[in-house]
Amino acid sequence: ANPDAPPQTLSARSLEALAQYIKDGRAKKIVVMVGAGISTSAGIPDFRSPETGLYANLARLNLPYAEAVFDISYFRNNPEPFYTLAQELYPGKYRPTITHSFVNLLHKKGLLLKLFSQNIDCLEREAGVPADMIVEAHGSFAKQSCIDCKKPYPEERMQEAIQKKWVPRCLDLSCNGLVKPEIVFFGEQLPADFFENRSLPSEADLAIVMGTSLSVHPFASLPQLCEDRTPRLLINSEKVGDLGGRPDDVLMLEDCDSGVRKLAEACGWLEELEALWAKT
Ligand code: CNA
Repeated sequence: ANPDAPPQTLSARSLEALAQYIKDGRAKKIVVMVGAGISTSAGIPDFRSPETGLYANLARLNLPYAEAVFDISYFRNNPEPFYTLAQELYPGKYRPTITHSFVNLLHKKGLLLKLFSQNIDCLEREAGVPADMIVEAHGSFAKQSCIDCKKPYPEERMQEAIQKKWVPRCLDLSCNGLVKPEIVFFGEQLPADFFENRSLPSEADLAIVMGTSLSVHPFASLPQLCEDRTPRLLINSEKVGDLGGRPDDVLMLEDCDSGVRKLAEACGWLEELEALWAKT
């Protein structure tokens, strides 16, 4: 597609035109795709932002390369760095952002087809989005199991292990394998839920991509599955993926929370959104 061609679905390539499209009732099946950037204002660092991102701050863990902390073959021999980090990321300490509440608002209005999240912080659920509306593409801290025999491991013991920074092992002593939260590491398969839902973007009438560098595959290819004429909105500090490359793409290169407030305002939903967020 020629990005400079006039839009085919929107009346213009602007936030106002996009809000009008929503207000006209033409966006009823919205697919939202998010990453760590929607949780940074909650206090959880993302991976790749220079200086503040986790990867920039992993020197203390003595890793051969930053991604090793989430690499399954590295974890097998060196589980400690992951458990050091897990203590910082473990759910329960953080409040959802207004961006999380915005997704919940779309759901309450019956407009959300699916939320695809790469995050493992569970803040989408905590904001009120029902579990069956979320594809946790990279898993989450909600369950844990042995990496060898796959036996589930009790949550209370995992919480204790994370607090006390010890490395949990399979309760089956004949196995004694390492236990880890069911978050997807590099080198592991994505959950079946991802593959079962991955074609949904092609059915969407609007895609909203927020807070992701779109650098991890296969998640990164989801926005490309939207039909050419389907408007795609990016709210992110930087341009990512192929967003901006189609005539009906709208870019808001800014902070997620401020971008979401502007979108809600343009749709006439800002008060409702603030009230919903205040309750979380
Ligand atoms: P990433 O690669 O760190 O990219 C984050 C993106 O968001 C970058 O493009 C940033 O510029 C942008 N960004 C950061 N803060 C903001 C903000 N306030 N407003 C707008 N844009 C912002 O993270 P991805 O999610 O794309 O990478 C995929 C990894 C990161 C997944 O496997 C996650 O599991 C993993 N991760 C998750 C969490 C979490 O659960 N909160 C935290 C850190 C990493």
